Amino acid sequence: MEISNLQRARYTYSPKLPAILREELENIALKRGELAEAISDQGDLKLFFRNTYGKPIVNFEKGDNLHVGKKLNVGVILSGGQAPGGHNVIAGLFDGLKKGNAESQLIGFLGGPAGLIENKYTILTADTIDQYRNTGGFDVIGSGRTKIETPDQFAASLETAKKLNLDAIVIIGGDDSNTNAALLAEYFVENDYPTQIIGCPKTIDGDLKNEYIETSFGFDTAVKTYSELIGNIGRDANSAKKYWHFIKLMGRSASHIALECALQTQPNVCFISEEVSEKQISFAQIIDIITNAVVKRADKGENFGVILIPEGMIEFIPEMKQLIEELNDTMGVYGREFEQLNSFIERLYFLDRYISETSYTLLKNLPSQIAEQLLIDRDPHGNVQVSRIDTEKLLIRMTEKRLKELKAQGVYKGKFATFSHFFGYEGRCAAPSNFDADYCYSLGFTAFMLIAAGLTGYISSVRNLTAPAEQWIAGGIPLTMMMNMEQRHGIKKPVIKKALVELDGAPFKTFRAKREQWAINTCYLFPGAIQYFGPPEVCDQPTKTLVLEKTSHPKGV
Ligand code: FBP
Repeated sequence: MEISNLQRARYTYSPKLPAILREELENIALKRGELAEAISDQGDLKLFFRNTYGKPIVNFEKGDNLHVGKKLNVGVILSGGQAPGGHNVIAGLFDGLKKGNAESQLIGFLGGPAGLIENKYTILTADTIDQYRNTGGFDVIGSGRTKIETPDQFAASLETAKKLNLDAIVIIGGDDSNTNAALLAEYFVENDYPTQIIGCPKTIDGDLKNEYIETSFGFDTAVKTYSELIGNIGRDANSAKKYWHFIKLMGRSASHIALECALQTQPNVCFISEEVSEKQISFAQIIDIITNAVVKRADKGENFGVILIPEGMIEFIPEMKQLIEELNDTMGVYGREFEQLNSFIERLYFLDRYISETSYTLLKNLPSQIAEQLLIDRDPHGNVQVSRIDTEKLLIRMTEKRLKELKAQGVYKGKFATFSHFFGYEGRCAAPSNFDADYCYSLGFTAFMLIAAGLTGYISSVRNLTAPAEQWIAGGIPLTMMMNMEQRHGIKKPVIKKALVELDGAPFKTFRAKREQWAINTCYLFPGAIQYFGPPEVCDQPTKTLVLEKTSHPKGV
């Protein structure tokens, strides 16, 4: 296999581990701490997780450990969207297992949770692992978005565990996948089968975190990759002085990515979905925010700029939220009839009968491409696929329209030429930064230690992440601790609560204090490419979000 020079050099990178995990395994003891309570709905959750609720938070400390030498059979699953560092979680888990007992075996389930259900797997050998150390991507075993939900799927997972004689399964995933891990752990105990389940916190979106999970892995590398690109665009804009760039950023409903990129690059405008939702900011107000910056900058002769838009913002704009909800409800009832209609116009007339006048007027006035995305691009449940809507293009059209009016009124005299971008896939498989390479390897190694300690229903936790790696703390928390009850398709279900941007948190407040200045003036920062080799102040810095959160809440977010 041909590989790049950087990849070859990264193979030799030795991830930094917390000091405790560098000890001989026999000297790493499990310390049980306080009993963990869920964030809310404790009563309901106790009933759902009769066997796995209310376990203690655990840490690894110096002491005797008599359980680490056992031969183990462990399965591993990569679940959901790719995030830089997944291969290092697997490498850390593999190295821990082999250090414990050279005969232990790591089984990689292929294509996500479906691999477990369908018993499709590969045995991971040292040769394979060595080809993926410190690399991006999930391609070593692939990922998938299948959820283990139905009784048949749970039973099939148990069947696979029995066939392969699995001591444990590690599920590397986001909030949904770790919810699945918690349910699977409970199911195995309930069915009296000893396979342990351990989760690992993954997602570039950064929305799986709490006091003990300070960040999800992949966020660091993804935001640094996007910030490099945004910085480059800012510099180009400031050189050519003729384009406004509208950049949509991944992150689903959470705006952590957009916020961190704003802190790293200082664009003219950045929207935060959580603020749009909280303050019920309308389309008209959003366009006012943009045109205000465009007009004021044009007055200074600066007909260029950079605007960041979180992927999920569209569904938080009140009138759009209402339209999407009404469309989803209508499709739920009349989906079949709607599908029979061939043209866009026929579909529009059909909806006139079922959605409110306000929503219908909004739909009619949207640029046709966007309206079509709303009506045609639907998921298997008939719901609008919000992430596929070109919000960045929609905002460009609406801004152009408003600027025309302002020009007619003599308020605006500038030029408005634009480009739209969508950054998401560019960062999900980037080579992990040193931070993610170290963090992920530590998470994987810690997962092994949790397995060796006989725990189930836990998520690997490595914290104190703004300190040098040797001072990181390794341990685990019960998955149920991150859960609450939420309505899903009309039924109350236990789920891990998404951690959205907190408007009273230090990262947002820092951004809010500076954004007015950034809107009018050119304050761009150019973070440049991720550096893998060089001084720690260039190569090993965590995100601004993490630093600000840790400084304001030394105990965690
Ligand atoms: P996870 O939550 O599974 O980590 O995925 C994150 C993400 O990258 C989101 O930011 C994005 O909305 C989504 O995945 C896109 O995934 P897909 O390509 O499967 O639609």
